[in-house]
Amino acid sequence: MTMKHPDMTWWRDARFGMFIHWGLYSIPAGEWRGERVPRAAEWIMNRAQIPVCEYEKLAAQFNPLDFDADAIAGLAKEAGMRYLVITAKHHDGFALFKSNASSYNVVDATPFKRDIIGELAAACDRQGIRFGVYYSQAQDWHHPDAAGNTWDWPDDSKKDFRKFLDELVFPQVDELLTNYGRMSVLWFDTPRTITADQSRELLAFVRDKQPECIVNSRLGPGGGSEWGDFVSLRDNEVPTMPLEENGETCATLNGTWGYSKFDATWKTPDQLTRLLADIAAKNANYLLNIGPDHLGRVPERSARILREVGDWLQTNGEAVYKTQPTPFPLNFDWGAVTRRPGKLYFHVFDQSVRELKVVALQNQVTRAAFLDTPDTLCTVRQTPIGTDQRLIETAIEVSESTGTAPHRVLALEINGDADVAPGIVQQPDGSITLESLAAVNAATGAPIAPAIMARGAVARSLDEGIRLSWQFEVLKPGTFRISADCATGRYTDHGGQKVVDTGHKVVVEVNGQAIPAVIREDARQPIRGNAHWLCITSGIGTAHFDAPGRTTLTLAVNKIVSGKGGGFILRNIRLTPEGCPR
Ligand code: FHN
Repeated sequence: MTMKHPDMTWWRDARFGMFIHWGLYSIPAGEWRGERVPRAAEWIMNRAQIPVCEYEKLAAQFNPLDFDADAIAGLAKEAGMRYLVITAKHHDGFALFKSNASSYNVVDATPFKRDIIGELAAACDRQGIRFGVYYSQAQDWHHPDAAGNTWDWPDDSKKDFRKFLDELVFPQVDELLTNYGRMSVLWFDTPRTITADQSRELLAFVRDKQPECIVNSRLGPGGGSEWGDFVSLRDNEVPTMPLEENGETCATLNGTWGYSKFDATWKTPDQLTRLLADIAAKNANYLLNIGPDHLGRVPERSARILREVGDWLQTNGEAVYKTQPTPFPLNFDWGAVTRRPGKLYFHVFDQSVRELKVVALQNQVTRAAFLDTPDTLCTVRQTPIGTDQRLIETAIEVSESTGTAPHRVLALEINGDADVAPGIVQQPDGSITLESLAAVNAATGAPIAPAIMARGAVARSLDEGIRLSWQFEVLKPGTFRISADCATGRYTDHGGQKVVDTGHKVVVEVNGQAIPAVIREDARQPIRGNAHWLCITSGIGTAHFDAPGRTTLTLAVNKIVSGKGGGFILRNIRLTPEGCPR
């Protein structure tokens, strides 16, 4: 355990930041010697196994005369982003700043000779954007003692990682924290060979130099929440439930971080605002990437898309910035929920919905209107259902409001802070959703140990032999189809295959019945708005409840198949009343 930052307020409130991957790899832009090199463009040196002596030559060609730090900081501002993190040094080892520790840097090794980090830090300062840097602290394909380059230096046993730390990492981190004024974020990545002690030492070094600087969790081994000040989720990963600790989803706008001339798989502004809302609803920030090209130009499409997100935020920003995560213990098919004191924000992604219904909200709703039509009030009914007085159904008619935007935000004014009665309850549409992160260990009753969480977050990456259980309230009895939603464990890029592991063996026990099942792919759909990850749905069986009341469902995981998809990542178990479409 390392000491946490005492005050994360600005970072938590910001919710939206700009990531920039830029370096020598923007010159080949996904192609080497006439061959397209698949997957992320900043990995070209590794994927094409380009020797250092060859790759280094790119520095002599790096002359991004169109780079305009103010324009980039201005774009971040227009997009509604509140902070910016740029690759000061990525895995290729090339520094975008003047460094005395290595001449392999933009000032000493290129005709450009300008300090990109310095210009951008100053521009961000001018425009009120918090500035931070990415630094690859373990993987460096340019240094013989670092992790990663097995084509120039295949014998790992000869590598002296400590030498790399002393010769390059500590001096360069020192330079970054000394020469550019206030550094708001230090974003480490791929910890690989760094040890726990070395990570602690690096953190202490940062704390000593700039105590205010916020550090991400990929600093140390495993990259989990025990490191740094916030959890870096997996790339493009959206948590299924609110995280207890501060989190951040870093994400691509298309399918690559560094600029690729082949990749036009841009997410749409609508997908992005939905992702932003969904991520904020889970207590995380969204760090969204741009990849400038070899001249320093931000691809025109990505700039346009970001400006549209900024336009949306002009009207709807109060439902994103400074918000707290959803108080509800499930994901709604129609959208996502964020909140502030005295306010609840229903982000409605499905505009065909005429009435929104939630259960167990204890607060009285005093006003409901969409942020884009604030004077048109929506009718709200709050009625008790079932015998438990806390089971109030809140229904809001949204058909009175006639906006057309694909992502609208319904703001509810409530008395006090949002208070939702704890526990899982059958929803007004009859369904019951058991989110994996809401499960307890069936043997101990304790919440699931973080050890089996997928990289400290998101859905559970399950261990063999574990039994999870959920208690829930059935209001309208009947026969239910049971299904499981599972995530693909693998990031896929535009050229890649979507990989899903199936064949895991489970037993579901419910109502005195044991249902053995094999996880299979009955249906697949992208995870809401996120083309990089897929969700598969597997049928499990059926269960019948004769009467309303509290009941328990247990899932025993008997066999995990671990192929290329990353094992078994359970998102949720669903019970759907027979006859209802899923
Ligand atoms: O390998 C890197 C990748 O190039 C990119 O920088 C991402 C951003 O989160 N981090 C690593 C993979 O997780």
